[in-house]
Amino acid sequence: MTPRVLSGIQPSGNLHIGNYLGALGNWVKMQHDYESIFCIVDLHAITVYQKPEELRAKVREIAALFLAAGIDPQHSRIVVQSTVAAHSELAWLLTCVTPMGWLERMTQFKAKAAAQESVGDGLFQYPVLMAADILLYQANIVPVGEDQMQHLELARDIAQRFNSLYGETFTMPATRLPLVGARVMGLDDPTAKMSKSATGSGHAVALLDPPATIKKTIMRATTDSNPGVDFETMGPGVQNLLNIFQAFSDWTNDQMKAHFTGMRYGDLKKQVTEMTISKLEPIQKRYAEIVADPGYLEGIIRAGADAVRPTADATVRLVKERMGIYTETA
Ligand code: AQP
Repeated sequence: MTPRVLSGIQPSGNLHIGNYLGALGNWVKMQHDYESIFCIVDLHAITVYQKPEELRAKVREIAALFLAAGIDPQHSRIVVQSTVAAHSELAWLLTCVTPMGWLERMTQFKAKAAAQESVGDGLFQYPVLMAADILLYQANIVPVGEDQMQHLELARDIAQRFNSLYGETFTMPATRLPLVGARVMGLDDPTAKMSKSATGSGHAVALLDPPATIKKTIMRATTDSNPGVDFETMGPGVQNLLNIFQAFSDWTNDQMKAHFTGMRYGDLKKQVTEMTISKLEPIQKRYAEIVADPGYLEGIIRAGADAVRPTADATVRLVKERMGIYTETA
């Protein structure tokens, strides 16, 4: 049987090159080796307040970006999480087998909660919903950036606990980290991960940023006081710029060293800018074509949900049976 891959992105802001190099770009490369499901996880996005009209628009924008980046709708399923009710249903069933202590250890919860005035319970339960997304489809492989590793471990723990309480039910999902680009850092602060919800210009390059904005953001990126690139002593800002270049170019470490050693930071930034623009321009062009035909996009979203719903419903039915929840017999 072809292994199944599942991953997702929250429509919680503008997709950036971290999302592309850590997730979307890798999905495109690996999709045909698997049965692939890529989700736009709007139920996750609302764990932090989203303006309703912006959220609605972002879901479509991200679906169009998936296609523009190269997700093949003839092969892979693009699923808007909220259109398949089984995600929410399984999340509740799994909540009931998840110890609170496990959730209290999640570093992303601690970081996001610290940034909120009032913390919703949804933010706390976020990793259980993510476990439900994965286990619902009995996914074998989950490609994510480094920041999501802890959540994935938790999904495995939840699956294991359920299996030992109620009998073998869930497939154990494996993580797949990209070799380069697993963690793209903020261009304004290379000690913090590039994030959709971070505010302020200079932090991220969005996939739909025009070339002039990309140039401005990268040319202003934080570096260090060395006179040029030194692979032994470079600080996190320079490392981040090189990491972005390498992830876009697929160059080897030897190629990177031979080309960049001793290069002045102004020239390094110019090259990272040119590389980034050259990779984003074709995506932006395809994006413009896709959004010009809203009916096409709606059709892809509907077809994605229709295709995965039978699997999702079957898993929920099995889980309910195992737990002794009422299920119709006739
Ligand atoms: N900076 C990053 N570098 C590499 N990969 C990243 N990902 C996110 N940021 C980086 C990967 O993108 C996928 C989708 O992420 P998400 O939307 O589920 O949420 P996130 O990880 O919380 O991403 P953001 O951009 O930081 O969003 P907000 O600000 O809304 O929380 C995941 O595979 C993630 O690893």
